Amino acid sequence: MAEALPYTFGGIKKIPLSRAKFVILPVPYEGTVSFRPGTRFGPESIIFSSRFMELYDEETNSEPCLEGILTLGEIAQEIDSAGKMMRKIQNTAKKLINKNCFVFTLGGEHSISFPLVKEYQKKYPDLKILHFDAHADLRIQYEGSKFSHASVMRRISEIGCEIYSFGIRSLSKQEAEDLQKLKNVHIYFAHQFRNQVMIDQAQHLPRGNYYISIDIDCFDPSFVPDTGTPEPGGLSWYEVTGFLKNFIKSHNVVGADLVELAPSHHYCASAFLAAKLVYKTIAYISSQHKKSGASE
Ligand SMILES: [Mn+2]
Repeated sequence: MAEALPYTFGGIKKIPLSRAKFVILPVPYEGTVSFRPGTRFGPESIIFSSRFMELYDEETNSEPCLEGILTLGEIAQEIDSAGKMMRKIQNTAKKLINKNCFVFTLGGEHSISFPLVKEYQKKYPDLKILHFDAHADLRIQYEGSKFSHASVMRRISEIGCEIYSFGIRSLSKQEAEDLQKLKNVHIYFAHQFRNQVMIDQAQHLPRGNYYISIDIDCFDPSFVPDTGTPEPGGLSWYEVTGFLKNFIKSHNVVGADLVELAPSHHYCASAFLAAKLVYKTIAYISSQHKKSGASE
């Protein structure tokens, strides 16, 4: 009988943390979701689907699984306090970032990006954010919580990061008004930036160290129906991966997350897309590392 595939991202064999370049950090946190719940099952369903992916990447002609990918245990949910959960995530991130790991976090709801960005900013004071989402997430607070998924980019803007948001097609009038004052938030609306226009924009973003935050609802619901708040008019697989490929060629990416997948039990295309997007991003980054290493 064939050996059972480990229950890890990609079914990749465990390695010691000291050898890990990329760590997959599952954070099944769901504290403030507003519409359809289920993001707490996101990490588990991404990891389950990822075990059925091909580990060879035809586009980069590489096997990112050989670069040192370690799946960590999940950060358990603190149900009584969002603030406590945020601190727990930040403490875990601190240990991993200090070990020079690229932390790829699987959500869970979008609020988890804030503590991760906060910790990355300590190491990279010029840290900028590349943000894919249907929503601007700029509310001062939402349903009484400043740690709401709908406020995450507002919190990140307050700590001074430049934010570049793509795929946006849903925000409140108040957010649109506030946007005029938020000089460090740059929104590229979905209706303005489609296809090649969006992909080409990747090269024009300022250089520097970037954290990538991908809300899975940036995709059109025809690609990803399994998310809490699906919005029509979204991005396609080749728009997002084309953008990322172009972007990673010319920018230094130091950390990432993928959030807001709310998997359904009868349909696996969304989770499979999410798994493949994580792996694809790692493939682009590790082949870029190899290229820049070779040219130095
Ligand atoms: Mn969203």
